[in-house]
Amino acid sequence: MTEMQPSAVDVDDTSTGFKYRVVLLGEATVGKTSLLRRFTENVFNEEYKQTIGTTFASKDVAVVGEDGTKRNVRLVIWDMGGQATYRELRRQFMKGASAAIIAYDVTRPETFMSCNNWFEAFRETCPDAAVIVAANKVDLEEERIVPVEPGWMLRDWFQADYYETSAKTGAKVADVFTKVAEIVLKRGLGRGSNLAT
Ligand SMILES: Nc1nc2c(ncn2[C@@H]2O[C@H](COP(=O)(O)OP(=O)(O)O)[C@@H](O)[C@H]2O)c(=O)[nH]1
Ligand SMILES: [Mg+2]
Repeated sequence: MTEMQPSAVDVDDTSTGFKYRVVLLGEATVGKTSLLRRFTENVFNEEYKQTIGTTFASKDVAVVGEDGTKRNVRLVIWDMGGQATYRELRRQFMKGASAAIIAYDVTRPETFMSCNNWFEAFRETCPDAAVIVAANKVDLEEERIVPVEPGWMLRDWFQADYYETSAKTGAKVADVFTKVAEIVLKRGLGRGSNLAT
């Protein structure tokens, strides 16, 4: 199995910041890989390529802390492929995460319906971690079936933040990840490790 400990990833010992493990959750083809690539590489691909195995990408986000100081937060964002259906692999994947982004596709109600399963599984493994809901593919206005209200319902239910995103246009994508960085830093979610260590 893939080594999935965050400590195994590139560590930049010249930075004075913190790094956090963030996991992307949600059904197949909702746009998890696309959100990650839009954020870290600013690219989008119409063509669907199934994510094989587990991958990650990292990116630094500058966040102004409560005390007014600017901090560099490194998000190490993990993207899981189809093997997410295996309970134990899913648990391994989520373990140690400071935050989850739970994504669904606004053109496919069934992907909205399954968000609760992802949430429950995540809460079981990471009871204190932050949750952000991403209602993705909002650029597909004509095909949109899940309106904003059910999204707000999830937000309230999960005590999460909610964003309407498009990996295609890039709408609100950076906002999602910036929010993640702000929350983990603010809450001092104990799982961050100093980049210098
Ligand atoms: N129109 C549109 N298509 C998207 C968006 N995000 C992803 N897609 C497309 O949806 C398909 C699945 O995306 P992918 O990121 O591989 O989904 P994943 O299985 O959740 O990782 C691909 O064909 C993408 O091009 C979006 O915001 N808008
Ligand atoms: Mg994928």
